[in-house]
Amino acid sequence: MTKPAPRVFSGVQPTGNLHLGNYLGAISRFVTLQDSYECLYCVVDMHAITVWQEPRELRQSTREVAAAFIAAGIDPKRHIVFNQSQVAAHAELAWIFNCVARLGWLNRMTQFKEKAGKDRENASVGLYAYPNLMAADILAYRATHVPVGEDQKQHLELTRDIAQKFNNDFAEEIAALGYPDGFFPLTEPLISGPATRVMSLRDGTKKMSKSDPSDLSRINLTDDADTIARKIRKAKTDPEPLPTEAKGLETRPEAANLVGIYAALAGADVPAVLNQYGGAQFSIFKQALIDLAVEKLSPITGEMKRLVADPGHIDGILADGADRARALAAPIMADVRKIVGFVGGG
Ligand code: AQP
Repeated sequence: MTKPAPRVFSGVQPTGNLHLGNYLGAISRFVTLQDSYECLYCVVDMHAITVWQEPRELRQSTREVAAAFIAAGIDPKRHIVFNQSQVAAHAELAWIFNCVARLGWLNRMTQFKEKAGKDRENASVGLYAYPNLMAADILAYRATHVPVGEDQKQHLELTRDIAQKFNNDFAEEIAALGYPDGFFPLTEPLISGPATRVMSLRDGTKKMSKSDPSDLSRINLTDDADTIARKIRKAKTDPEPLPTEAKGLETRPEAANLVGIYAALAGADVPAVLNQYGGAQFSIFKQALIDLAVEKLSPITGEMKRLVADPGHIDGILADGADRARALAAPIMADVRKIVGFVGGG
C-alpha cells in the first residue's frame, strides 16, 4: 500500500500543428514505454485553454492528438488514452495544489515568462497556474515516471516540490492513513535520447514550436512527403561538411539539430550517424534525412488521416479511457480529501 506501482503519465496539448519535436521528444517515447509500464496518455485540453482556443478548432485538435497517439503505435486497449477535461480529478487536485504551491515557485517558471511575454498583466490566471495543473495531472494517478521533452524539466521539478510539500505538510494524516513513506511519489522525469529538444529548421537556437509563425520552421505530423522534402531542403545549414565527431557539432546548432533528428528517427545515436555521414556535404545528408523522415512519418500521417475521418470512433476511445482513468483516480482522490481534512466522500 505504501509505495506506488511504476506508472507513466504524460500529456500533449491540443493546440494545433503537432510537430516532429512533439513526436520525437514525447509521443515516440510514449510508444516505447508501453512495454515496461502501465501508461496513461492524455490530451491536455484544460492546459490548451490557458491561451485562447477557438472551440471548434479545440475539438478538432483534441481528436487529432488522440489520433496521433494511436497512429504512432499507442494501444488504447492495453493503456489509457483520454482527454483531461473528462476526468474532474485533475481540476480538483489542481485547486488543492494551488494552495500548496507558493507564488515564489511559480514566479520562477520560465515557460510562463516566455508565453506571457511583455503583456504579463493580460495573461490568464490559468497560464500562470499551469504547472500546478500539470502536477495534478501526474499525481492524481500517483504516477512515478513522466516522459517529456527538455522544455518541461522545470515543471517536473515543481511537481516534485509540490509532492514533497504536500507529504510534509500533511505528514501526520498521511501516516495515519497507512503511508509511512509519504503519499505522493517524487516523480522521475524521463528525458533522454538524441531529440529531447528539437530545434527550429530556420534557427538552430530556437525550439521547434507549434506557435512559430513560420511553417517552414517545423515538420508537422500532417505534412505530406513533398512538404517534408521541401522543408528539409530549405532547412538552414552552414557551408561546412558534417564533422566526423560529435564535438564538431558543438558550435553548429543547425547541423547538430539535423543530425539529432536523423539519429532519433533511425533509433541510433549521434556518433553512429556521424560515423556514416561525417565528411558528407549537406546536399547528401539532407537527401538521406528526407528519405528517412518520409519513411518513418508517412505511415503515421496516413493513419492519423484515416482516424480523424471517424470522430465517433476517436470519441469512443477517449470516453473509454476517461472511464478507466476516473476509476484509477477515485481512490487516490478519496484519500487526498481525507488527508486535507475535507468532510464527506466528494
Ligand atoms: N521542440 C521540441 N523538442 C522535443 N520535445 C518537444 N516537446 C514540445 N516541443 C518539443 C514535447 O512535446 C510534449 C507535448 O508538448 P506540449 O503539448 O506541452 O506542447 P508545447 O511544449 O507547448 O509545444 P510547443 O510546440 O512548444 O508549443 P508552443 O508553441 O505553444 O510553445 C512535451 O513533452 C514537450 O516537452
